[in-house]
Amino acid sequence: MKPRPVIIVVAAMALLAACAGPPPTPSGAPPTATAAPSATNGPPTPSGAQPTPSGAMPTATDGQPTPTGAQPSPTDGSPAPTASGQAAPFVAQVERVADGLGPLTFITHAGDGSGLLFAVEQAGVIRIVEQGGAVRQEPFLDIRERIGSGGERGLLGLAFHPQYASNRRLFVNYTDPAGNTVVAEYTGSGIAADPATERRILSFEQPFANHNGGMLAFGPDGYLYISTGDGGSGGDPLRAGQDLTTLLGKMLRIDVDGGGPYAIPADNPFAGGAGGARPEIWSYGLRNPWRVSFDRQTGDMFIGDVGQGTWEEVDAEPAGEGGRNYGWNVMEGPDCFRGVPCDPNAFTLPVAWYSTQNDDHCAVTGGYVYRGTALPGLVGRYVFGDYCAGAIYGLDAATALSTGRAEIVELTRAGMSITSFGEDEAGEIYVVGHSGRVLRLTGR
Ligand SMILES: [Ca+2]
Ligand SMILES: [Ca+2]
Repeated sequence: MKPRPVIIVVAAMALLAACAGPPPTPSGAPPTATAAPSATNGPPTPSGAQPTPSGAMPTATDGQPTPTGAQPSPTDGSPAPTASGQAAPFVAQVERVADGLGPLTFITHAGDGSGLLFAVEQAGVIRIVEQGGAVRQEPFLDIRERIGSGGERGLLGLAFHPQYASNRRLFVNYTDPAGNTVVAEYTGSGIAADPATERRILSFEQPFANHNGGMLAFGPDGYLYISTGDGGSGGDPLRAGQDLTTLLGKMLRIDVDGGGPYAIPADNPFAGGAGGARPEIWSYGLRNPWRVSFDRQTGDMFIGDVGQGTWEEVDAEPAGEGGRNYGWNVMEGPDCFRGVPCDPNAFTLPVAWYSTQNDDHCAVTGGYVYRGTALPGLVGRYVFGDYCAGAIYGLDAATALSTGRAEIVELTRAGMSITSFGEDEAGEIYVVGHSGRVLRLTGR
């Protein structure tokens, strides 16, 4: 777990340079595959535990040239302007908080002043981690019998209602035994949630095993945001990302306080349903937005959207600006996908991206804009990572929002695969993985 502080200098590159040559070999899933349970198309990977799933790697070294000229660095995206005033080198390290849990997909807090962390095991158990790192023996919630787990399936998301302290409502996103997505509500207490309280909010079919999205997060507007993924296989064969009549490949936004089981916020961009558009859609053109968060200070949204075989990307959305098209599957990162000519101006491009062509990188794991106190130099940086490499990166959130680009800087390495980041109530950042370990980001 020794940190490797490396400052990545971002290489300038032709921004909208043409298109990738031959179809990039997708992460584990050939474009023509009809059902590819690719292990590397999004973080929740193999049932087992280990960081780098053998045999299913992201083809990092298969000789596929990078579209805009091969760069040696894993972070050759983002022709970033030098972040004004924010460019000071900064490194962090990780410390172990807890160990011995099952393969983890997420960690969060309840916002109820308890100071507890809630660690999500992919198999379907939520465990309470106390401030000192002790893991309570009794699970907070155990719904393993309702869940189909393995690969990119399982218990994938958890969000406590903003008024959880008074209403005790919490929401989960899981894959059912048939492989379909379920968003459900439970009623909790300080120490447990009863599986019998389940109330289904939303469910939809998943055509393939992978790309199930899975994030749940309440925005500053009090609405519940749900990331869905394009449904799976490789290359988005259903073209779900650009299809407004499907919930797949989207960011959804619903009101769980105003309807049964939910209402459509009046200012959702497709609230009227014109042309058959699903009114739940907030933004679209996403491939597998596995981890998504809101800056707790500004309300801006950051999305880590897992790429196909070439680029991993981070998207930044100013608070309240829905209706955006993030490009998939017309574009992958900054390039037209598979070399098919396209008009990049029609889409919202990522604020940062990095290649998976050169080393052990395979899939972006989105994180959080740091607003804690333990690392003053990190305040205002969006912290994210790469699932396979275990690398932890930062970029300046304000620069990303104001200029549309931000430089990626490596902060440290987790020493394990990174399935997710999470925040505690104070805004400190945690890292979890299939190793069943909980780490905390600290200074040096
Ligand atoms: Ca799927
Ligand atoms: Ca995109």
